[in-house]
Amino acid sequence: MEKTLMIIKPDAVKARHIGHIISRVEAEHLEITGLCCLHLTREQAEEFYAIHRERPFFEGLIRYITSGPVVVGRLECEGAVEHWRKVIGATDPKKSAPGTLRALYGIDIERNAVHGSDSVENGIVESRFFFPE
Ligand code: IDP
Ligand code: MG
Repeated sequence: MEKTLMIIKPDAVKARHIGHIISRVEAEHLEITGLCCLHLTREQAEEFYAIHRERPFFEGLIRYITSGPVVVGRLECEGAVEHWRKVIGATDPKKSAPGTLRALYGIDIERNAVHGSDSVENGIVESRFFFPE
């Protein structure tokens, strides 16, 4: 089954939105096949976001994503990647459609509450990163 990776980011964990976000996952009929709470090390964060290494926001992103615990989940359903991206909304919460998780819980373009894989291929790679088979 198609897989995508969810991360409930530190801002959303601190603001006690874990329950709301997981409820939404289930309401959207995404099956949770892996779930854990952890505090990413700088090394893990830099590897996970390696594709953004040259971007001006990289250092801020690494500091933010390692600033507190996160909840990581492997979500599965047909078309999981596209479906979850639709549920979370655009990167910038100000530009996310109403009712999307980033519109509801995101603070700004960096602290945008949740992660979702951006392609089927990355859904597999990112799922393996946290849930090696
Ligand atoms: P995505 O999470 O919607 O796929 P990406 O472009 O892959 O967006 O960026 C990864 C993460 O980096 C974003 O979710 C956000 O936390 C952060 N980010 C992206 N663009 C910016 C920016 O312009 N300023 C600050 N942080 C950013
Ligand atoms: Mg991305």
